[in-house]
Amino acid sequence: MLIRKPDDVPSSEITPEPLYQTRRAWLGRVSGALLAGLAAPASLSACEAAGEEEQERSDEPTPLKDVTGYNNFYEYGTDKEAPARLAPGLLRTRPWTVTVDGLVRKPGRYDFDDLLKTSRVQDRTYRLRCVEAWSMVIPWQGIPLRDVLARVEPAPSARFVEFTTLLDPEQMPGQRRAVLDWPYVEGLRMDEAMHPLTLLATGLYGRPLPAQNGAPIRLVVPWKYGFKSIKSIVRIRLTDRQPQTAWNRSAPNEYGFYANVNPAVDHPRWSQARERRIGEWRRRPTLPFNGYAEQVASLYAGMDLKRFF
Ligand SMILES: Nc1nc2c(c(=O)[nH]1)N[C@H]1C(S)=C(S)[C@@H](COP(=O)(O)O)O[C@H]1N2
Ligand SMILES: [Mo]
Repeated sequence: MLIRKPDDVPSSEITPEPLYQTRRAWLGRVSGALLAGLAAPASLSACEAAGEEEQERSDEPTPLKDVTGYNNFYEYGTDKEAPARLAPGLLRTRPWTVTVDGLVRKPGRYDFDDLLKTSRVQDRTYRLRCVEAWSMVIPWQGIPLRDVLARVEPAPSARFVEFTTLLDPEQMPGQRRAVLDWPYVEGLRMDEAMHPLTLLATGLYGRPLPAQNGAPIRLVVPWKYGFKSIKSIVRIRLTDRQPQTAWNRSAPNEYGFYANVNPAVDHPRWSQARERRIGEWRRRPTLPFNGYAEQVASLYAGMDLKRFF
């Protein structure tokens, strides 16, 4: 993200537009040939075209190997393969304690397994859209954040929720480098945190959350850029001030506090209008609020989302 200059973007992340053009040209030739009366089922070109359309709209879950093999988790390095290579051997996910405190009536330190009992674990397949213009579809399991917050009884003065990742360079060697101001911190406004879509994920694809995906517990906020979905959370703190988030602190002009997926607001160094779904060639249009506008747009009624990006 921040530290990558445009010329650092690996070619695998750039849409192979020429390939797509080639494919179209090839399809064009095939239909041309069909029109010319060559022996092939007349439906072929229609099928192919429909196939492309279908692929563009479908939200098939991203294969497990990509979900667990292509990750951003800067605590293990800035390349996408490092988390899968390093995190499983280094991150100790038991015992794991999550502190929930700040402006609450009943602050507490919860053992992860007790915290899980706060609510029924649910299945939620969500799109995840990285600020770097790639996306995935991930079948998560987890508990709504609102259930955890309800348990600690937020004070009326609580307006924001701050989340903090584990700080331990032994388990997270990337923290030895000043890539970000560690520990990783993220935040939500209270109404965003209480929204029923907002999930504390504890598993994916029906298995315990892999270390590289933020074990044992990470946030998932599907209408926001992926960096809001903080991993390996040890603290949830309610506050009356907007939290200083790690990305907001490191580059405030590039990463705002809200970070709502918005094709109309470009990152200063690249367009956010389209995205590459991992596993696909073509880029697809990015949807406002990552496709969750119906559920969440009302949270931002009257806000200038170009200013509060
Ligand atoms: N602690 C922590 N959480 C993090 C990150 C990180 O570097 N550290 N990266 C974020 C970014 S940029 C993205 S896109 C998502 C990626 O989540 P995934 O690996 O589960 O796909 O995690 C987010 N959560
Ligand atoms: Mo991201």
